Amino acid sequence: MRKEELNFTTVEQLEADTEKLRGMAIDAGTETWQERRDKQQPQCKFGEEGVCCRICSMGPCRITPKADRGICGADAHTIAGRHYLRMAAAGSAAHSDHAREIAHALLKSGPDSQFNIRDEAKLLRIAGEWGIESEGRDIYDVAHEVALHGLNEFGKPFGTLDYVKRATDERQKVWADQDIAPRAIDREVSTSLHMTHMGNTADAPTLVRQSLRVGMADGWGGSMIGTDFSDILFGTPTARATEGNLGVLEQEMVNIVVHGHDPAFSEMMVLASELPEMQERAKSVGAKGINMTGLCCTANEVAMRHGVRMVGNFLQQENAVLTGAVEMMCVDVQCIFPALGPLTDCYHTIFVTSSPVARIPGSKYVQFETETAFEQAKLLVEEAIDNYKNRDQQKVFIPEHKEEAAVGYPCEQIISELDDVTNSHSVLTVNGNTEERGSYKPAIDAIRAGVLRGAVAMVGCNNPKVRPDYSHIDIMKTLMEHDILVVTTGCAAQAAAKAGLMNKEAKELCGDGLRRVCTLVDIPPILHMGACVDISRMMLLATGIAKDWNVDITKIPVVGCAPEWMSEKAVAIANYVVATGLDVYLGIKPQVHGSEQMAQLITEGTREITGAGYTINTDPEELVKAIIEGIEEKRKLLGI
Ligand code: BF8
Ligand code: SF4
Repeated sequence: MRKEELNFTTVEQLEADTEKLRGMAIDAGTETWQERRDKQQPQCKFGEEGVCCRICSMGPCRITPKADRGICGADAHTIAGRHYLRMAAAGSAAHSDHAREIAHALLKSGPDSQFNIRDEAKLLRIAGEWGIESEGRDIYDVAHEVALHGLNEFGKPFGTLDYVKRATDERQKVWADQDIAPRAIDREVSTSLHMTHMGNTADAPTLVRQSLRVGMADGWGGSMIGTDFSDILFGTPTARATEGNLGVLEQEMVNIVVHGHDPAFSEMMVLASELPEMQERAKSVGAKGINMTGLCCTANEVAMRHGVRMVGNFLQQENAVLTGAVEMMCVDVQCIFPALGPLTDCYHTIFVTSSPVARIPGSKYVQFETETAFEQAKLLVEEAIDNYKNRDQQKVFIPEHKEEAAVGYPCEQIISELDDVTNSHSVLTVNGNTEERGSYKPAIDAIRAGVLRGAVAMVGCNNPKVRPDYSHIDIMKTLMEHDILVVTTGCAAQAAAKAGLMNKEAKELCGDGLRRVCTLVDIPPILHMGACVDISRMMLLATGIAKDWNVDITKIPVVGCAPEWMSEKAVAIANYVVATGLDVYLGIKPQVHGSEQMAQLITEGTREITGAGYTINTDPEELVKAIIEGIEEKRKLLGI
């Protein structure tokens, strides 16, 4: 297809659909995030700049021209630094607690359990990595020992995390020399809370250093365990076709949305919905079948493993309900608007919460248990089907826009795609360098030859502080034009899917080099690597490239970008990406700018510790320009 013939959904079309749904919300006597955002204006400047402290009950204290210290004497740098570290710690806790749940599911796996081993090879590989004997043993015995070993990483009293050994030798040395190698996951979170307790660390550089460390407890700990154990239990994702955006909801089917992050629950929902008896039941109530869909990171998880279609990302969660066509929305943990409670009261949608970690007023609470997960899921699917008759057709509006997306590119899939072209990949290089199977060498050759200029990991959320999805889509398109490959996760991935950028035809929007690579390897220009916990996959991808290239990871032309981030998890992620040696480009300001010292530390100060830092710019055009310049600078330093 030619470029002119591509007719992908535009941001303006996405916005028009959102506007129409918002109007329907107002007509129904309710509200959406747009109204609540407007009512919050102007947002508190002290909070925005990170100089409001309520860590003890002598406060709240805030830094103003007449008060340069809180009652205890904490200054702007201390207050902003403590707040920043607390965000990183909370983010690390969230990802890691999710991983802990998956580890418990692995511990309970068995041939007769609700949870089975789907990727035995990965289990055995990790067992080997951790020195766990597998020869001649029952696979579930091995799985349980691996699960226990993983759980021990959360609280082991001595040493650093085992996954640190996966990093390059150079990184391991930096982390050891700088004393930022992560110890037990819970310890780093706990120590961070201790350090920021009233009367403890007041030194901003020390707070930033601990932010890196607690971030790594996530990226090289909790998130990595979450990803690996999910792959073992539910299968390592492989490339598959799906679709994205609200248009995946079906007028004549029972629509169920799974939303959140923990795949243990959503997997069971997907499997239950596929049972023939459920499909029959759906037909018996006059529907054509069951349409299982996903939102936020849960969507990424089930799309990559089952091809389940993706309704949308973070700021679209209310929109899904507003279509009036969702019989049930089932959530687990993280990024769930409490607004869904009152909103679903106005619609027939049954809002189900399932985790003691995320109980929300206005929801039906079904505590998900590993022993009974599948039975619980079946009951919920039945309830959703029976709710179809309650749909008020007057209230239904399903926007038509949706786009095809090729998803499911974890490191294993990327290597296998590269292997497929190993014998014919002269198009990837200018000089036909030799390449090796099972490595990133073909991609490295393409980068060295300049066919690809580099790669960007696009990650993160939506945030009403910028035009939702616009920054993601605009930046990705510009990178594509400049022959920069994009790997993506989380809500950034969904933005790409909604705009058609994961359609293989989107290669027509690329520069010549990237287009040739996409054609030869048969991949879309934006590679979907999963949910936000899967940014750990990106760390392994960058590590693999650095190892296969034999250069320091700080030198490879690969960077991270979170143009619309909002969550504390994003702060943890940004810290471990920087600790890993990759520059991070942010489109939203961290709330520290009331302290010049903190602003300097996160952009420049970390470069002296890890060789990487943030570049912050709220203008997406300027941000992408900085990314391209950063990548070209790295190329120049490498002499390529
Ligand atoms: O973990 S990108 S809004 S859904 S925090 Fe949340 Fe942000 Fe989306 Fe997934 Ni990640
Ligand atoms: Fe105020 Fe210090 Fe207490 Fe913070 S810790 S609220 S600055 S007295």
